[in-house]
Amino acid sequence: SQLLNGKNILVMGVANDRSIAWAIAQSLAAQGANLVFTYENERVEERVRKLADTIEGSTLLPCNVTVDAEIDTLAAALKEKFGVVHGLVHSIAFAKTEELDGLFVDTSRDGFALAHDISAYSLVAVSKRIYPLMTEGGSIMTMTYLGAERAMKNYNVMGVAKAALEASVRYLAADLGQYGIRVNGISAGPIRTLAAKGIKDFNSILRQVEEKAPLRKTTDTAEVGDTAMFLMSNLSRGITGEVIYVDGGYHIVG
Ligand code: 0WD
Repeated sequence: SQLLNGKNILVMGVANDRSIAWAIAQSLAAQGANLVFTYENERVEERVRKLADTIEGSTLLPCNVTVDAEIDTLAAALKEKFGVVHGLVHSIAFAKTEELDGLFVDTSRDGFALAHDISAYSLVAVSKRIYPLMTEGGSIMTMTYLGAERAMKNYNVMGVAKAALEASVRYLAADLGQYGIRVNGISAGPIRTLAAKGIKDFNSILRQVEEKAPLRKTTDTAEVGDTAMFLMSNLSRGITGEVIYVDGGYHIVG
């Protein structure tokens, strides 16, 4: 038997086949979930469509999370097509590359606002419109990083945005628990993706993890995918407002 049979799960943040959201989708599909993918804009539409087409029965819808009207349209389309939503995977972040290099103290007002809008507020904006569709209870999850808690070189404003994201997970969990909706985060170790390209000296970050993490290896996206599957499933029914580390144990020693 499969753990996610009959569950409608929205997956936001697939950019290409290296995206963490794509690995999450694989783990969810393997357990029988019915997936809906969103893509940011026409620039990535074809790439995401090719991927979505490989998962039978999946649906593809546009949604740029900086635009409220696009999230409204998404929620209306989900209501019309499925009626009920059971899960939301939020795997979206953005900061200008010039903010991910040098000193945090040099962060611009615009750069700070943009990073927080896309990387933290978007979880709130989407949850606000999707939770009313979670009429059978639900599970919401997002992706975070250790830079939320520690001042890590070059992560800068993204670390501050991730701190806001993790706090948002707790406030959303407190709000939505009464409806049987759980909200959690996965704090992943560094993984080479499109988003990671923006971070300076990423190779040396990976090397440090290989040397110091208890498991002596870097995190792979399938490990994150399987933990996300657990969070979407009934197996995690007692867990909410939590950040789970999928980092080979790096955060306990690093
Ligand atoms: O080491 C890593 N890669 C880690 C990533 C370690 C720990 C956490 N994370 C987080 C990221 O911060 C992010 O929240 O995981 C999440 C997914 O990131 P990813 O899979 O590493 O990167 P990527 O494949 O680039 O997916 C992020 C996507 C965007 O890709 P691009 O590169 O085109 O910006 O977020 C999406 C977009 O698909 N995105 C948006 N979606 C809708 N509306 C928007 C937007 N405005 N902006 C970015």
